[in-house]
Formats: sequence, C-alpha cells, structure tokens
Amino acid sequence: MLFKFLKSSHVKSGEITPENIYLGRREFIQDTARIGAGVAAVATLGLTPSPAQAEVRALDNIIRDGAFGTDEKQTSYRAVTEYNNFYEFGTDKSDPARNAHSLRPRPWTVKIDGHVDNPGDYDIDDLIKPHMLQERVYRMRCVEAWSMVIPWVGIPLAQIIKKLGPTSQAKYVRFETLVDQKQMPGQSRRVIKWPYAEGLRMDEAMNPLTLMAVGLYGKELPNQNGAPMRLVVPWKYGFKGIKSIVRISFVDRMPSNSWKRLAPHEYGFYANVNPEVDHPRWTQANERRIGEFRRRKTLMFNGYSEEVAHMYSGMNLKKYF
Ligand SMILES: Nc1nc2c(c(=O)[nH]1)N[C@H]1C(S)=C(S)[C@@H](COP(=O)(O)O)O[C@H]1N2
Ligand SMILES: [Mo]
Repeated sequence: MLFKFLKSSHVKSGEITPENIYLGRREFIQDTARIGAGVAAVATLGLTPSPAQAEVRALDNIIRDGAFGTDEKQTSYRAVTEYNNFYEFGTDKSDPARNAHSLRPRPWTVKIDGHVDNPGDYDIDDLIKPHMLQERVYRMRCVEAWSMVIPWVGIPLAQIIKKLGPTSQAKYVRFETLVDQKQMPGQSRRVIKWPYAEGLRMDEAMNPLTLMAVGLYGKELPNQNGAPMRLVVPWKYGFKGIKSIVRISFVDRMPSNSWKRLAPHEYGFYANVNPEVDHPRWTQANERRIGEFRRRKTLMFNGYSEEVAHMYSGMNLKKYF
C-alpha cells in the first residue's frame, strides 16, 4: 500500500511529470493574463496566486558576503515557492503553495532537549536574532532528480548549536516538524508517520555549509517553504531539509528519519547527493534544473566536495547511502 503510494505519487511528480513544462505553462498563462486576454483561462485552471506569497515580510540587514555562494542562475521565485515538497500540506508539488496559508509561524516555540547544557523551550526570536542573518545562494538537489538554485537567508546551524552547548554524549542531532492537523491539513492522511523527522551527525550539523534558514530571496520564508525555520543542507538530497521545525534533540544514537523509515531500501540516513549510487527505480547520474529543458550531470556531494568530502573519508558510500 505504502509502496504503491510512493510509486504513484512520489515518483510521478518528480520523474514523469515534466515539471519545467508545467511551470512554463503557468508562466505562459500568467503572461497571457497580464496582457488581459487570459483571465478566463486562469480561472478554468483554478490558478490563483498563493495566499502565503503576498504576505511575507522583507528581511533587513542581511549579511551578503558571498560565502560558499554560486553565481549560477537563480531559480525563479515562483518556482521556488510554488513547486514544493511539504507533505503536511498535500503530496502534489502545487499543494503546499495552495494550502499552507493555515500555518501560523508566530508565535513559535522550539523545544531543545537531550544531551545539551541549555535545554528548554525557546522562542524562535531568542534562538535566531535578525542581526545574524546571512544570505547563501545554494544549489539544491531533490532525490527525485530535479534541482534549483536558491538564495537562502539564515544562520549557520553551528552558531545555534554552540549556544545550546551539546555535551560529549551528543553524537547526532534530531529535528522534528510541527504536528497540528488544524494548521497542517495534510496530516489527516497518514502518508508518513507524523511528525516528519530528520537527523544529522554532529559534524554534519556543525559544518559551515549547514544553514537554519528563515528566509529566501531576501524575504521571510513563505509557509510552503517551511516557515518559520527549516534546515538547508546543500550536499544532501532535499528531504534532509526538514521544514517548520519545533524540536531539536541532541542524541547519542543515529535517529530515524522519515523517508528512510518509509522505504529503507530507497532512502538512507546520509542522503548525500551521489551520482554513483542510483535510486532503485531511477538514475541519480543526472538531474533537471527547474526552468531548463536539458539534463545536467549530477555532481558528487552536489558540487560541495571541497567543503564536505572529508567528513566521509574511509566510509563506503554505497553502503552508507
Ligand atoms: N516537514 C517536512 N519537511 C520537508 C518535506 C516534507 O514533506 N515535510 N519534504 C522534503 C523534501 S523531499 C524536499 S525536496 C524539500 C523541498 O523544499 P522546498 O519545497 O522548499 O524546495 O523539503 C523537505 N522537507
Ligand atoms: Mo525531495
């Protein structure tokens, strides 16, 4: 049943649906609407602007030092905010933008627990101060073989972790998403076991590339992208980037993560982007950048080898995929 669901939904959206044609069509329709001829067509397709998109606030004083940045062409704001994976709001790529308006990102409390000196319930605005915010333009790559380039705004996760003070027993960090059917209507279906959960090894969590994001394109995160805070780990498949985090636990054993729990033969804990390890049902050797038609070669660690390869030296990455 579960497997069948994965086959028909998870893969179809990424692999079989030509998402750039899908987005191209929407852009075409939008252009048509702008010149005044396509209003009826828009209505017919039920193409309404995403409510969350209009309301996000601009963020001030973002540090733009270009650290780890890429100057590749950035994926359009529309694609970044209307082509999403966020099963708490539905399993189609267009569901989150349509449904995530029911999420209330403030006030927002994050529980910190486990092997840590400063556990407790923290208000997000005490955990992440506006003057710390940095912009990082990262390549992102989904396990479904599509990719984007996104200008994230956030702070290195290491900064948060240092303040919390993990003890020597903390070997891994576990993250959990909100559970609340009223705010997240997709949770009425048990497509995965809620809460969505993810984990990182401590050194991965402390790597300077790892970001706790609160915004993109210089604005607050739209709900569909994981407001008010979500993880961004650019050398790993997108599913590591857990959204709308309400709990961070410092643990001594490798935590389970949602996609691995769902299909352990298909998704691992490490989830490093690796063109040499195919998904059982499709190749990972190449990818399609959203907005482009050609396929590109997928790079080891999504092109971030220099920053991260040392963490995996001596590990068999076919076994620890
Ligand atoms: N809570 C939660 N986080 C999640 C997901 C999800 O379904 N629920 N999907 C993951 C997957 S598979 C991907 S590819 C990214 C997509 O992030 P984006 O929509 O901001 O591009 O979010 C990840 N984080
Ligand atoms: Mo994904």
